[in-house]
Amino acid sequence: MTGGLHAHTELPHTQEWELYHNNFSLCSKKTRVCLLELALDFKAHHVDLIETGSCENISRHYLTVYPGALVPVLVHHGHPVYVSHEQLVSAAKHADSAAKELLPTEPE
Ligand SMILES: N[C@@H](CCC(=O)N[C@@H](CS)C(=O)NCC(=O)O)C(=O)O
Repeated sequence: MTGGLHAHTELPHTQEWELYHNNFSLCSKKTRVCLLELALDFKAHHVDLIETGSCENISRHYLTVYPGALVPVLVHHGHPVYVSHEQLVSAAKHADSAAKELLPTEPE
């Protein structure tokens, strides 16, 4: 699966922003911190990985969220954004102008 917004994929959702994440995953933490810094409210869905033995990330349900079976997945209005770095960029684009200062203007 390619990173970034998958605008043609529709997932069930009840909030503008929803995040499928795991407490021990550093990539998930990166996106959680970003959403909090940008003051974007989100609904969290915890996904167990191997640490509990349940491996929810390879469940039939989760594979509909992300066939790549990884966390985090950020969902905006039902459309998934894959890969944490792409999620930061996507979230920053929707934040208010003060929060946008978190996003560098120069790539380097
Ligand atoms: N490049 C991806 C990496 C995602 C990734 O590797 N996630 C790990 C947790 S940090 C995962 O879901 N692992 C599940 C597994 O290996 O079973 C990103 O930044 O989102």
